[in-house]
Amino acid sequence: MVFAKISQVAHYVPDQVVSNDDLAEIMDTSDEWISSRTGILRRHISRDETTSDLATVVAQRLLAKANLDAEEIDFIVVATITPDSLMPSTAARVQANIGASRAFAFDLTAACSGFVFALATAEKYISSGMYRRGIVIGSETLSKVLDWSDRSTSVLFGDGAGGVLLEASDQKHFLAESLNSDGSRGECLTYGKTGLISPFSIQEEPDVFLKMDGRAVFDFAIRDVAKSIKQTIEKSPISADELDYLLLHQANIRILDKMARKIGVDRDKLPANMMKYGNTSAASIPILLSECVEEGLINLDGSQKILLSGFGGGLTWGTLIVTI
Ligand code: 4VN
Repeated sequence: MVFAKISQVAHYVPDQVVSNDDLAEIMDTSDEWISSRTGILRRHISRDETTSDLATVVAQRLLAKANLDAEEIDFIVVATITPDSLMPSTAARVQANIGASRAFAFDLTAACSGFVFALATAEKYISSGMYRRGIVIGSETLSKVLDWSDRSTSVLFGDGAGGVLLEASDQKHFLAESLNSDGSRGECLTYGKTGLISPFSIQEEPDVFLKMDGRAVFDFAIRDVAKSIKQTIEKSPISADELDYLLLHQANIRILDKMARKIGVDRDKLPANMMKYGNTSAASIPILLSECVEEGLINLDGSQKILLSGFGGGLTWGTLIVTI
């Protein structure tokens, strides 16, 4: 039997930091409003780097940490809703940039659950025995699709990328998985509607901007996602007490407070970094994972149990429990 194992983690964010006060200079908002309702204090916003540029740095860092050549990579999956282009995919651009000539590469679209869905997909490639080594990245430049005249959404998001190297192992590391979608509630979080513009169609305008019914998404997270996380722990071989950390999508600090209580775990087991980065959609979980390793909370020695949970647009939600 062959299993998949997360062997390295890395992240990268653009240099430019935009504080809540910076936002208050260009729109009717305040540091007090943003920080008290979301926990967000600042975010990194790209000046000139694209989603594939951020993802390329992450891929290069993963290779350097693992002391691998790019040709040793079998596949690259980039979870993103803000690709440089739909064709070529962001992953194909990363493949070219790092020279991973043997790899197949594609993007996966599942919004804020993207990284968890991509990691679950990649785990199957490796545990099938077909492939031995892959890179899974969440990378986003949400700043390019925000409606900067809408203060209710534009203050919530930021740019960044994080990822993992996934390799074959003779021991089981992926302990439980739950992936879910409810397309019937998809309209509460939308963006990138293509429209109907052919001379042979009814005319429907494209809509590039991100729109969110905050209340509906917030309630979804508290109710459906918390319940699903609880069920995933219950069906896993371990108890909630045995989890070292729960790395949840970094959308809002109040969600984490409520989730910890609902799941029945110590609030200290839910690290947060949306203070520094805002909501980076598919990138939020791998950035958080990489920072936890940098800070020594997670040490990649195979002794810890962590839960990863993404939730958002689609609607989608997904949870993985892994030994790391
Ligand atoms: C998951 C969640 C959110 C989200 C939803 C609502 C929200 C984030 C609404 C109320 C507002 C403060 C901000 Cl829970 C977004 C995603 C998408 O990644 C996923 N913030 N808020 C207020 O007035 O208090």
